[in-house]
Amino acid sequence: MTAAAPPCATPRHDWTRAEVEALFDLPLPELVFRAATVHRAVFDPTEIQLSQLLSVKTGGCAEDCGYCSQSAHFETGLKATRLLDAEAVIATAAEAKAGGAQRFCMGAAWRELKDRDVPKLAAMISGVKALGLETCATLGMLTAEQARALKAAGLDYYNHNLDTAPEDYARIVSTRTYQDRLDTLEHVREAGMAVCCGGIVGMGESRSHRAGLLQALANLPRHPESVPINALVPIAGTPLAGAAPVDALEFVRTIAVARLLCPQSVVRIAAGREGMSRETQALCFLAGANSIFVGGRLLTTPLPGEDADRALLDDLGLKPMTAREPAAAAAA
Ligand code: SAM
Ligand code: DTB
Ligand code: SF4
Repeated sequence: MTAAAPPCATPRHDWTRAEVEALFDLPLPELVFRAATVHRAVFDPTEIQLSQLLSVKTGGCAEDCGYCSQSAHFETGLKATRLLDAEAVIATAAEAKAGGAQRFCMGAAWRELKDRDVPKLAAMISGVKALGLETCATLGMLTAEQARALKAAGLDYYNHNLDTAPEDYARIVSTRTYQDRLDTLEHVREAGMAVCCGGIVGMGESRSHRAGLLQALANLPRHPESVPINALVPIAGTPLAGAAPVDALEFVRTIAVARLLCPQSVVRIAAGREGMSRETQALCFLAGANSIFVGGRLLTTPLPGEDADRALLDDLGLKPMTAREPAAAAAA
């Protein structure tokens, strides 16, 4: 056996690249067994956390993230919109709650949040929270002061992904640095919010890059409470439109290693579920995934939809998560 460490549910922050790569290299049944063991030591493995997204400001983004439909740098055919009114967002959140969502995440195609938009965002966040939903937002870079303002408005989670390994980042994005991302994550932490941070698989990265992404997440001062693992949704017109899709079993391995490295975190099958078989998703749940995005859309791309997801969860005997995430409860 290559990786010597037995499955352990105690968070570590000193992972080496070699250790993480050794986990990826385990025979799949051994890797999945270890991940499932850690999963059930911390969570009820029959429970799935359900989040729903809404794009509150679409397109026209100043960043050049090579995977994104919303960058102004690429011709993707997406129509840019203005920031939605708080009432419209709150009405959509109420529908999401009625459909079974537990957390509502508001996404904006911004490089960074502008101070002038904070009052409108604060109204959205407090209105969504008043519905009894957990709140999440992903609005680009934040200053420490902006993070405090969002927290004061009732924001529970902030999503800000690292996307790939540090050494692979410049291949994907040129308009910001890895350190910019880490700085915003620090501001979110300092403001007392929970962190949602993950990455994308299938951008033409190597297995070592995938290991490097998960190593970077696990070696943060505190593990993100939510770890979204996205499978690239290829977008025509972007530089990564033609990236070779990652094999489904490699996606499962990535989920399993995320579970082992961040044992107390919710690990989400994020983008890409639409192109994934039910069997692959089932294997991901076995390997420690315990969250999905529900509803009809992610931000600009489709999801399997309410009927398909209800059938999937029913057929697998899975139910919505009732417990508070252990990492989030510890942060409260
Ligand atoms: N503009 C903000 C930002 O970048 O932080 C928030 C929105 S951005 C769309 C949120 C995340 O979605 C990105 O960090 C990336 O990980 C993921 N994402 C975007 N486009 C994707 C795609 N085509 N396939 C998979 N994941 C994608
Ligand atoms: C995350 O990691 N994935 C979500 C959410 N956090 C913001 C976004 C996925 C976007 C997929 C492409 C789209 O719909 O535009
Ligand atoms: Fe802009 Fe976010 Fe898309 Fe990058 S991922 S182009 S920051 S919306």
